[in-house]
Amino acid sequence: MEEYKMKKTTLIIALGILIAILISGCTAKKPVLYIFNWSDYIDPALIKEFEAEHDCKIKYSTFDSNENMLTKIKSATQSFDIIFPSGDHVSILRELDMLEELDREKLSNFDNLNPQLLEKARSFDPENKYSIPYAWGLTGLMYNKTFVPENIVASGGWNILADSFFDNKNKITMLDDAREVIGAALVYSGYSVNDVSEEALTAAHEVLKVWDRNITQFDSDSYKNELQDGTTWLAQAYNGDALQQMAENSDLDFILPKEGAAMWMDNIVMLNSSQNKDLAYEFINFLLEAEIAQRNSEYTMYPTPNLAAMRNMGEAFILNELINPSEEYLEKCYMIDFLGDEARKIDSIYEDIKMN
Ligand code: SPD
Repeated sequence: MEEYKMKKTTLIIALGILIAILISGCTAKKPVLYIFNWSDYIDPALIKEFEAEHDCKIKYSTFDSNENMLTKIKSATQSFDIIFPSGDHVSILRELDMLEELDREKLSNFDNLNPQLLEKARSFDPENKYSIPYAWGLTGLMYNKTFVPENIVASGGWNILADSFFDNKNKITMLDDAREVIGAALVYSGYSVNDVSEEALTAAHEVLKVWDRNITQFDSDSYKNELQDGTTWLAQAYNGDALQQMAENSDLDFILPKEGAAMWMDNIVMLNSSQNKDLAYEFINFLLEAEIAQRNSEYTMYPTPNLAAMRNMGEAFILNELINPSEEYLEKCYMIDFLGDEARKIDSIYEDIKMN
């Protein structure tokens, strides 16, 4: 009897070990794709679908500013296959020689992209060789109507940030993004977001000193929750992020300031250090499929440069002026360009404002 029990126990242990080996063997074999994207910038269902279709694992991490993304990917310990930088940062990454030149032959869905937006992308990637446009958007002001009365936002301009209504309330935030913060002050002062002349930057600096009276923090993510619970009443915000929150809470609203706004395009790039380039190409092609791009755009509330997808988009999306502003409004918007060393002038004003 004792001998039988021992044999049974040994058999159970052996079976357990065998199952563990089989399980770890299966998961170890799955290829892994490391992706680094802005927060709230992809429909999570698409990640699951791609994993199932390609029998792989996606390790997905997020960032909330180009600067944080850059710091992380430069650290030797962190390695990613695909990242989503804004246009000016595509140029920066290219100068750092970190980008893989993309093989068009492997991008079967490339032709779905809007030629006009590819043309715009040439300002930061002259031959569309290293980056694929992913989404574009505009930056404006988001607020909670419960706390901010209609007459305070009625002017519809950037200078709402200076309204004495907010004095001593500690309820305003701006993005943690030098180009966006200085860009807003430049546009309000009548300049382009790319104007680094002394005259333009001095004007923007003076405006920012006034706005800064009531700014509690420069942060690109927490405002989304803080506007819901009243910790923040007014925040500089990306349009799609604002629209995602507004869909959940009717107290929230967003304006594109009457003077104009910063415009940006975020892009898909592959790092040349990628360990899994074939799978990375599969993922890019997947995102470029018309149906996938459409679903993603409807989820994130940002317009997609995928023309085939935009053609199928519903009226509610196409006619929403906060997503697709009129040509007249777009004429007052400026794409954030790569400025090379000149960007330091903007960074130093931003640091000054944050420190004082
Ligand atoms: N949650 C997605 C936010 C996308 C922001 N795009 C970049 C803007 C760069 N100024």
